[in-house]
Amino acid sequence: MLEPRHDWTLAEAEALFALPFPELLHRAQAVHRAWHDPAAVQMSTLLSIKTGACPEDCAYCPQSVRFDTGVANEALLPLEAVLERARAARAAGATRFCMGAAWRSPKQRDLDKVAAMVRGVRELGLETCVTLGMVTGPQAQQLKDAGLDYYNHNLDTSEEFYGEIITTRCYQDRLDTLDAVRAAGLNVCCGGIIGMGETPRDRAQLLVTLAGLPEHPQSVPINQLVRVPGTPLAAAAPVDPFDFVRTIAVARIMMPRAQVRLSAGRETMSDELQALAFLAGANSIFYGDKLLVTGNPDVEHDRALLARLGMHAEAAGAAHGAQPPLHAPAATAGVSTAGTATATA
Ligand code: SAM
Ligand code: DTB
Ligand code: SF4
Repeated sequence: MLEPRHDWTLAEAEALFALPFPELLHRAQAVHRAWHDPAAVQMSTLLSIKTGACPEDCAYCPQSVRFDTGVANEALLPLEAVLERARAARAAGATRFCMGAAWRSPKQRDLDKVAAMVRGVRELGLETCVTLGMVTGPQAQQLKDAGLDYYNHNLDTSEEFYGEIITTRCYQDRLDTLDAVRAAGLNVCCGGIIGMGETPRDRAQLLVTLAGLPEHPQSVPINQLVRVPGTPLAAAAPVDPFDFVRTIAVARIMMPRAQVRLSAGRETMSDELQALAFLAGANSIFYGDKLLVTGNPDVEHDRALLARLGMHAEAAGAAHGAQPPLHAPAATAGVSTAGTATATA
């Protein structure tokens, strides 16, 4: 089995994007099947534990204090309210509970409260994930000690385009937090957003940066921009759905072990497009009627979709990205799994 590569070049990534769609999907499927059960989908439920009034200026975000989006600000939720939502998520079939806070970075007294939430959610038998903004090494360690499984912190786009989207922090800040999270032994959840006006090159560069991290993120959320009225990106041009699927396929090929999540944006996607994303190697979704503040398909619809496709929710704990490959790549003769991008072959 070829080990995942960390030395993907921009030219290789762009060559993958440039492949004929059927060829790209074939390669992505070969990689997917070598490392994962292609019928299994990891189900994460999101909860906004602290909503709105964020000091950052991320142009896509409905929770920035700078944009008038109509989102009601809410202080950090009490522990019991969080646990109630976690129990409901578990009862609905989620295996991971992700708690998001609209912070630039957490204050110590808030972090103590989040650590208690992590402990409580973990005791329910759910995997835990939090996304709290920038954290230091000791803060990441405190979360690890509380039993946290995943920390989400997205690079969002290429370093080159980042400054067009966010001015209140820089790309290196994001990379530093990812280092702190990794050093604490937490699983990293890190991906990006498609549809912010980035070029195809920016998309390729984002994936090169993700795949070039010292370890591939265990979870890679690929979000389609949710265009929220009041944000600077409210009128961004829609993404060609096939380009969105291509991004998932290239992420799958470049980071074979990762859970690639078909994340925000599903509410406006057809069932057929979502099925195509699964065929391209997505194997995780946000499950639950809401993301953080915007909508998501309802759980009945998602259950029905998986049933119609003969797919199933992955069992808890099965998706830590470290499981041995399921099948030998030899079963897919002629298809490079973790090897070089032979786009012209
Ligand atoms: N404040 C923390 C931070 O930014 O790291 C955590 C919460 S923030 C809402 C988490 C991620 O949600 C962002 O990094 C971004 O990738 C994603 N996100 C926010 N608004 C979005 C939107 N309108 N469409 C798609 N993804 C979005
Ligand atoms: C991620 O990559 N996507 C999620 C999660 N990580 C925290 C957030 C999506 C937010 C979509 C807009 C909203 O509801 O705020
Ligand atoms: Fe704040 Fe996170 Fe939204 Fe940026 S993405 S404005 S940091 S909540």
